[in-house]
Amino acid sequence: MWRIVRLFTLHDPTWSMSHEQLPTDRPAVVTVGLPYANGDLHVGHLLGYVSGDLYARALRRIGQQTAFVCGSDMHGTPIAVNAAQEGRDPEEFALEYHEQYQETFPRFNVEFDNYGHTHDETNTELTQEFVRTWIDEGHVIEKEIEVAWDTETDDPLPDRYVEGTCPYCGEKARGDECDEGCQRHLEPGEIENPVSVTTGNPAEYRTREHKFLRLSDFQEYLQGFLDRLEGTEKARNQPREWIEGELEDLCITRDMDWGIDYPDESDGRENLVLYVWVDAPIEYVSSTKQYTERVGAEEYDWEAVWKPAGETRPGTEWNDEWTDTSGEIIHVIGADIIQHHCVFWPAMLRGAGYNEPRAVVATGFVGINGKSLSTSRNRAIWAREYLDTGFHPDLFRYYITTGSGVEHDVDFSWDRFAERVNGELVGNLGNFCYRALLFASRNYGGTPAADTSEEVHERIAEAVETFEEATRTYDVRTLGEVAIRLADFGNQYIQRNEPWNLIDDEPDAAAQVIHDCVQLTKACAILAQPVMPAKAAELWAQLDEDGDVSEATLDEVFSAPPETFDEPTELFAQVEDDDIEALNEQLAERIETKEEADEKAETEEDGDESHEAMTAQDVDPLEDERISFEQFQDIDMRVGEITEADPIEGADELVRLEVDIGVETRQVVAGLKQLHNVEALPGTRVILLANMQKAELFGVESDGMVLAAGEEADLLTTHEDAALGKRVR
Ligand code: B3M
Ligand code: ZN
Repeated sequence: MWRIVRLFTLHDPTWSMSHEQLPTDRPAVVTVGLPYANGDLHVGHLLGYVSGDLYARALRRIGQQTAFVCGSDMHGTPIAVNAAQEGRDPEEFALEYHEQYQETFPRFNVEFDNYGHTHDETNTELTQEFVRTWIDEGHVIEKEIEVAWDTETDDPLPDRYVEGTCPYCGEKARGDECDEGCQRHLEPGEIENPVSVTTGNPAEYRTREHKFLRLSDFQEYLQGFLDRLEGTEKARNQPREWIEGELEDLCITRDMDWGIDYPDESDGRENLVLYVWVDAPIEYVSSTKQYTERVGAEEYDWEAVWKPAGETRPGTEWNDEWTDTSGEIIHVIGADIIQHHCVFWPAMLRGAGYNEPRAVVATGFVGINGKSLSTSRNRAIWAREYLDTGFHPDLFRYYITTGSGVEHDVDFSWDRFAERVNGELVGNLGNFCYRALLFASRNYGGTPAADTSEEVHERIAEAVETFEEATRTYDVRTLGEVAIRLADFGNQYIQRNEPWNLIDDEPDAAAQVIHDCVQLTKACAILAQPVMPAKAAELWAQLDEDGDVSEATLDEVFSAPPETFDEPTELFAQVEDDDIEALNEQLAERIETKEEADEKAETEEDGDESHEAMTAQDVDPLEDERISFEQFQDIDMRVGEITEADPIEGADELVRLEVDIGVETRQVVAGLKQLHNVEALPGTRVILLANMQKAELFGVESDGMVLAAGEEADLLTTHEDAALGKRVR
């Protein structure tokens, strides 16, 4: 089976309840993982920012004082390497992207209360203060370690300057992260077969002294922290396996000149900066602080969120009472940085005497047309490209946050986009609100006088409850959907009651129905505001409601809508087939051009000496040990044909296959969801390992293994007429 899928211990989804229910009377902060200031934004990035923005708005809606902050991640090798490739100064390079992001987010209605960057004064000072506290508290130690070195340029090769093999899972990895495999953080010196990214030479390990945060000081604390932590299941459970056994110390310094200087002046070593993952999360705090500096502590007090009440309490133990005195810290992140946020970051905070996160919400990844998004393959949809289409940003926000549950991967395709916009927004929400307001304004000049019927009142109350519960459980998808479901009810309600047939003979009954529908429309505006803030504001204006819908409280769903308003305009416009066709072509062409360019480059490289070196790194070395023919005969491989393929609910990568192997049909679970068009799999000839031990994945039994190779899970097959069930020999 391609890509063995890591299974997490599934815990009971109910939380330990150590936190007071949201909303609390303390301030909250919602953050989103900082974008590295090193490239254009695409829909994959936007999922996190839109989800965070939606969630922050929902929290405010249920009455929680909330700041929504973020900033650009300016340091580290992700910036240094990209800047160097363009021959540019890293600061100037990163600032340019920082400004671009600052300008792009609001265009998707992602409105941060503060958007800073990690290189600014606030963050530089605060980061150094954190590190000084760790030093004072005895959590920092010095160790001699082996670091990768480029012998040709005589430079150290930190993090992304070196690539090689992950010691944990064997996948290709970068110096500090196994980004294509097990997603683990890698410490300097851990990566196997290191190769310099700058020169392509095999790297050498040399001994250097570096500073470490002693994570084992926080081992017990972290156990408790994870028990208290709320958020998505993967964020709460995946880290448990990482904190079993003694925690490895975290190297917090790097041999580089781009970054924040290590603060211990007595050290005097040049070009020693803090590891990017030290100053990056501290920006969450700095950005909140900047917000307070702008609006004043009476309006929003960053210290009430981040710092414990009373004296500073650095240390490792946690007093449960603190849970009820600290602010509500909620991080929205990508699933690839769970370890940083659920292991390193809480230890960093505790070591400096700060409060701990209440929740970590890890989103899935965005795929494009059923395959994983890949900027190197040009298989991406860029933020700018979306904006250029002229489609309203709220359509994207709705699609991306409700396409799947927040922790699952979500696929973006223009076809599906058109289908969902036309069906759910134009056909459902837009249609209902337009019908209701048009009927009301034409016949009554606004909302007819009546009390909301019991049925409608109850249905609205139910939607409000769903909204509150979804906020408490970080269920972004439900928050995005709740208004649409209410509009769906509205459409049925209006259809069932036929006010157009009542208006002449039963005017009171007609007025009642229309009053109900306007009330439902108002509730839709309030409930849709987190996901579609601009569209909700439009609807609010159509209702001629006062003030800003973003400031309406949840109770207002029940208060009477204005007696007068004008005829509405349609909230959403139909997405046209021609436009979608053009966008599909544009994307396909871009991918194709890139493929052709890559193929050409590859052909040119053939025969080139460097090719040999490159492939040797890219493929696993041959096994030393030989097996006998008898051993081979133990492996029962059969020619088969996929007859059915269905995605497995809740699993990001898995599909359930039925494979016909002549003598019988086998059910097999395979990790093909992201890499293949699942619908097109039936009819595909495959090779099945038939005597593989049975396994159960996501509750589905897998009886065999389909063979595949390569990054894209290229399925092994036969090319002539070997009948189904024939053995591979
Ligand atoms: N800049 C981007 C990432 O690894 C990284 C996030 C920092 S969050 C403190 O997804
Ligand atoms: Zn790995």
